[in-house]
Amino acid sequence: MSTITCRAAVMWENGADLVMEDIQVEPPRAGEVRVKILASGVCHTDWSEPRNYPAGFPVILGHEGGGIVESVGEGVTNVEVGDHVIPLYIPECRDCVYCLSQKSNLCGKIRVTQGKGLMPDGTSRFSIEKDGKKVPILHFMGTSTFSEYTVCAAISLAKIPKAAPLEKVCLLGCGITTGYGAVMNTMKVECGSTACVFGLGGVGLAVIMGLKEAGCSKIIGVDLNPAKVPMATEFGMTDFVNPKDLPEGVDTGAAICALIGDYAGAGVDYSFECIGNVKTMRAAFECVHKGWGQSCVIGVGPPGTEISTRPFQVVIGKAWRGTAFGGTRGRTQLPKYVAKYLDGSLKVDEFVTFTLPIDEANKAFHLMHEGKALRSVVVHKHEGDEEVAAHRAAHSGGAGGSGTAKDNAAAAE
Ligand code: NAD
Ligand code: DAO
Ligand code: ZN
Repeated sequence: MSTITCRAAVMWENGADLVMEDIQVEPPRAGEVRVKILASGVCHTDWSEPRNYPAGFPVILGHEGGGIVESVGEGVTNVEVGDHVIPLYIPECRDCVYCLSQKSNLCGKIRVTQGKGLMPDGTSRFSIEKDGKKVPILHFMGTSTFSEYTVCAAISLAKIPKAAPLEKVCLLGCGITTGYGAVMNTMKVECGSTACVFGLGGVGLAVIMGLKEAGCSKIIGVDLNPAKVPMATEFGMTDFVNPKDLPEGVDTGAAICALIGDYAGAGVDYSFECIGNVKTMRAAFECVHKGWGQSCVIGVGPPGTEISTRPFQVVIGKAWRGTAFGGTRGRTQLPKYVAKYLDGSLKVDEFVTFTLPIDEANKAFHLMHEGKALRSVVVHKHEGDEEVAAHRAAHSGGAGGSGTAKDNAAAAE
C-alpha cells in the first residue's frame, strides 16, 4: 500500500470557501480503512461546525459519504477491499460502555481523537505539499468525505449492499437516518399517535417519513416557507401551520393544540424540532400533550444558546428528549436502511435536489442557504477509474444523470 495523491476540497481557514487541491492520503494503519469516496451529501453541519472548528485548519469536511473500500490496515475484519460502505460520524465499536449498554448509540471509543480532527493514534493521514514542505490536514467528524480518498477507523464504517447507488444512499450517512431514526429508535412512536414536526427541511421530511410508516393519525408540519408544503404533503404531512399566517393573538403552539382537541392540556403525543432554534425548541416542547407528551430536539442550536421553559411544564408530565444520528447504531442498522431503500420502503432519491461535481461544493452551500436544496450531493470525478465508471453506469447512466435529481431541482425552483 502506498500514499495516494488525489483531489479534495480543503477549508484553509475559519469559514473560508473550500479550495480544490491535490492532497496526499497515507495508507491505513492498524484498525483503519482507506475508502474511495464516490459522493457526499452536503449538510448544514459541514457549514456550521467548521465556523471556529476547535481542532483547527486546514481541514477536509464532509460527513454524508458513500464509497468503496480501497485498502485495509492490520487487524481489520469487518470490511474488505471492494466492499461498499457509508462512513459513520458516530462509530459503533460494540465494546465500549455505550455500545454494551444497548441504551445509546453514542459510542465513545474514538470520541476524543475524532474531536481533535485526528485518527485514533493521534495523527492525520492527510497532507499537502506547500513550498516544498508537508503540511498536515485535519480530519473532520471521522469521515472527511469531501476527499476522493479518506481514511476512517474500521468501527466507523457501515458495510452496505452493493446494489445501492452510492450517489444516493450517501445521504443515509446523516440527515435521512437522523430524522427517520428519531421516530423509530429514539421516540419509538406508536401507531395512532399524533405528531408535530417543526422545520420541513431534509431532516423534518425524514421525520415525517418515519411518522407515516409508524401509522400516525395526524402529522402536523410547521415552517415559515410555504414552498415546503407540497413535498411534505407527499411524504405524509396531514396539516400545516405557518407561524407567519396565524391570526393576531394565536401563537404556533395554540394553533397546533387546537388541531388536536378543544380541552385543557390538549397537544400532540410527539413533537420534533428540526430547525436548530431555541425558540422553536420551546414551542415544540410546550405543544405536547399534558400528562404524556414527549418532544425530541434534533436541531443543533447555535453555540452558547440555552433552552428554557417553565418548570411546571415538566411537572405536568411533558418530557424533553434529544437524538444524535437518530439513535442509530450505524454498523448494525444502516445496512437494513439501505435494504429498505432497495425494496422501495424508504425514500432516498426524493431528498436529492441537486447533484454537482465536488468542484462546486461552495455552490452547494449557497443553494443550502437559499433554502433551495433539501440536499445537494457532490460527486468526486475519479477520472479513468473503471470501478467507479462501472458503478455509475449501473445506476442511471452516471452520477447526476438520474431523472429524480433533475426533477427535484426543477420542483425546487
Ligand atoms: P434545513 O435548513 O434544510 O431545514 C430547516 C427548515 O426549517 C427549513 O425548511 C426552514 O424554512 C425552516 N425554518 C427555519 N426557521 C424556522 C422557524 N423559526 N419556524 C419554522 N420553520 C423554520 O435543515 P436540515 O438539514 O433539515 O437540518 C435541520 C436541523 O437538524 C439543523 O439544525 C441540523 O444541524 C440538525 N441536524 C441534527 C442532527 C442530529 O444528529 N441531531 C443530524 C443532522 C442534522
Ligand atoms: O458522543 O458526546 C458525543 C457526541 C457524539 C456526536 C453527536 C453529533 C450529533 C449531532 C451532529 C449534527 C449533525 C451531523
Ligand atoms: Zn462503542
